[in-house]
Amino acid sequence: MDIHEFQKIVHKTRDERRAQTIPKYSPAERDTLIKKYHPDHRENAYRPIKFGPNMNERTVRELAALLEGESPVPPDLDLAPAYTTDVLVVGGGGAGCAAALHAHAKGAKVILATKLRLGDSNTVMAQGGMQVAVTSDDSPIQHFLDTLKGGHMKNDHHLLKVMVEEGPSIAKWLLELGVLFDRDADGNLHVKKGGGSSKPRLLTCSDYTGLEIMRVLKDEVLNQKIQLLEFTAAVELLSDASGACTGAVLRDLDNNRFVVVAAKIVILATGGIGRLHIQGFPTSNHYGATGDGLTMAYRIGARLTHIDTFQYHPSGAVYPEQLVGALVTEGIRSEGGHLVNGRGERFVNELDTRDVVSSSIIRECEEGRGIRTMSGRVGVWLDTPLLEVEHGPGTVAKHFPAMVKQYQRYGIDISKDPVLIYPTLHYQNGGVEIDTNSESRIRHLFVAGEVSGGLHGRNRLMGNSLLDLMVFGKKAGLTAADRAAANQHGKLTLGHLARFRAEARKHGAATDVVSPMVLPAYAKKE
Ligand code: MEZ
Repeated sequence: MDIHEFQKIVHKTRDERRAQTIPKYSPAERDTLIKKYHPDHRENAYRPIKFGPNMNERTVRELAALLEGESPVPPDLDLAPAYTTDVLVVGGGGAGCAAALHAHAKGAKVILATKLRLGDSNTVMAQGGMQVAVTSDDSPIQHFLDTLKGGHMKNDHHLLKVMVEEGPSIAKWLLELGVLFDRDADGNLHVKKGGGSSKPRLLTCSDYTGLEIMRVLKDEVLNQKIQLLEFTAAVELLSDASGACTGAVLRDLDNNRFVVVAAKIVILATGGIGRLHIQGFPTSNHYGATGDGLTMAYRIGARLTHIDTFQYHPSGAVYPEQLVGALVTEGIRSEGGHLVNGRGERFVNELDTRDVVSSSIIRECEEGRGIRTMSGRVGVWLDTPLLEVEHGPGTVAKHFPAMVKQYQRYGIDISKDPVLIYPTLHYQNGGVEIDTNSESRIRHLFVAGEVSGGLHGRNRLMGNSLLDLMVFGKKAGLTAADRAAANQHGKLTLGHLARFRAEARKHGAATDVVSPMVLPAYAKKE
């Protein structure tokens, strides 16, 4: 049947559904649902890591292979540095830019290296907002409690305390830099409610919040004349005899040459891993999200945490085929959009946490209540026209202009027709273990943003990633500048890599996987 035929049921059942209240699941029901349907619980997708700091801990097979992978750097590489700097920031997204700006403001000489263009990152993909407790009936404590609950109580309390407390000062900094957050009729900051939150606390720029924040950060990096190395991917860290980080080997992607950078401090801000397409999932992530920082940090000896848990955002596009995996912001559910199965029924409280909502969508589809596209994909409806009914004509265009454009290109008017969605790989809940200054266990190696782990526990709340990367990008930048001022450059060696290679041989690791991946596997196909 044509997809438009299937859509009719959404229009037909709308009035009946509007009268319904869908209660949230009890804690026991949530637990059972997640264990049965969430991709984190598919045992055969996981295996133990053979060696290294997280030896015998389990993670998804795709990541385990990269962590145990072979470095592209030859043992005899000439380590004469092409650049020498106080602070090398690796990554040109929100965390990298924030780190670079704060380190620069404290007087450090900074180089920012990024494998694509400045700003190409998951930051721009965060559509629906940044959580900050700014209203009079909200507080950082409430934000802390919501996040802890959403993360199944597995969040690092120290990191979480820092994030929620720093939130208001981050919002102030971004406003001063020129971010145009939405405001209400009185000119106050407008806040929206996200899934799993007890209060409206999302600061938004329509449905392109991350893009707007990135616009301003990019401008500021350029204004401050921070030295940039674009299309230059970090592929290995450097260490001295004590094991401290002393720089990095980069690969100039235009000329296919290694570039050595001597740095007193390295800040990894390389983002997420969606382009690994774990368990075959499509992804909402940008093209460069290949987990490079995890691999480099692991090889130099940093511990990773929570690497057995990933976020599958409930609403990734399923139709049309060109949009598969693309994010359909949670903001639509925040404004009342219903999730509807093939029988025209609601089946979950749409504002429950993402792991619960995704699990329930997977349940509907696995139990035959999904809608199948002509190319064989399956999904459920997100009733976008309902927003026009609830809040008045023009609501969708006014609040979700980016989403409207995304679908308009394919002849779909989301204010008139519902969209088909299914969970998409969106975020790595874990990453490199850090302390409250964003410092890893390896001296002089800092890690900020999605590549770090622990803060979000086993499930991140909407809007907490933008705040995370701003707060810990700042912490990394400020502390790195202090450390750089107090330290000399260390010797540049590949000692850690020699040790890692010896371990890999001892454990019979495959030698045909080269990591970091740098670009998705399909980018390299003929
Ligand atoms: O924090 C996010 O992941 C986010 C804001 C996504 C969205 O649905 O818009």
